[in-house]
Amino acid sequence: MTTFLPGLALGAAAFAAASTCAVAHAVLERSEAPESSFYRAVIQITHGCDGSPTTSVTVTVPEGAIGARPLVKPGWNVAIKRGAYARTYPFVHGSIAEGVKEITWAGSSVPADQFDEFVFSVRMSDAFRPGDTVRFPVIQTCEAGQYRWVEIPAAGQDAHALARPAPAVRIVAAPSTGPEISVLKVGSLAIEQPWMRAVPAGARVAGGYLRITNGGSEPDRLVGASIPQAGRGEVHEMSTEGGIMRMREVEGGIEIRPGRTIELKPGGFHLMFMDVTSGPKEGEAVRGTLTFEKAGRVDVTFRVSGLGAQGPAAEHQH
Ligand SMILES: [Cu+2]
Repeated sequence: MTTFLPGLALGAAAFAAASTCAVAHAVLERSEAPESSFYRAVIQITHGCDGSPTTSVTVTVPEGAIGARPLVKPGWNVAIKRGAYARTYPFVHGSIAEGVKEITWAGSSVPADQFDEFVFSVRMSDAFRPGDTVRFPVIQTCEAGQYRWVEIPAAGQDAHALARPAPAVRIVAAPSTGPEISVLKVGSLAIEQPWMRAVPAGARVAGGYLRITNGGSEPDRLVGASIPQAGRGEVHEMSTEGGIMRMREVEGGIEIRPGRTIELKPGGFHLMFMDVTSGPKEGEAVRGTLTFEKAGRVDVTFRVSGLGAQGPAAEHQH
């Protein structure tokens, strides 16, 4: 029996080695990125291809990772492929609909026994939520041979089970350093900081708030809004009549005159979502649509804050 043990132990060790991806040699230096933030992607190439020096590295930038820009890398040529995104994303001081889809570094060489880093900056858009994994497939080409680090695990499959996993980064909740200021520009309208309050279980209505500035020369009107979690959305106004807070739908929507800023906030103008099926919870991001008379439909993301003390729950009891 004892003579059998060494072989068994060796077998177990070999199995353990094969079942981890410690052998992966195209990895991202940082495995986490805060949501809706810039990420400095550092692809580390830690080995050549079975002893052959690495001569080029190509990374695919996935949908939702926007505004990618490679860092200058002395001695290497950078080739960039651009293309249209699947949708328009809010980006810095406006929006972005196309950008870098693929980056290739070539023209130099990494000896097989050395390692090197290939760096680019990218913004993780609101397409990604905390808990999501974003994968950047990498093709490593060597003087002899090629490794394609492009495998993506199937649902429920462990990436470690893959022979050539695509380098991955996990999206984590942004550190809470106060509300994030985000401005979405659509034509001459600037839409700032759409937010909602968390809706208690069982509640059927939810309020939505934001600020809209018209930088153009023509008036526009906010006439409607929708979120997938609600049956319908209306534009409302709160007012005090005889000491009683009332609200009503704003006929024809809210006019935003040129040069003016309209603020939708608790106690004033607000969006009202009715027939809510599943209440937005604190910390979530709710994707919705605003409808303007002229600017048309605009996709926005409402950040969901906690059940506030200002009483929007009372405000929304019809
Ligand atoms: Cu209302």
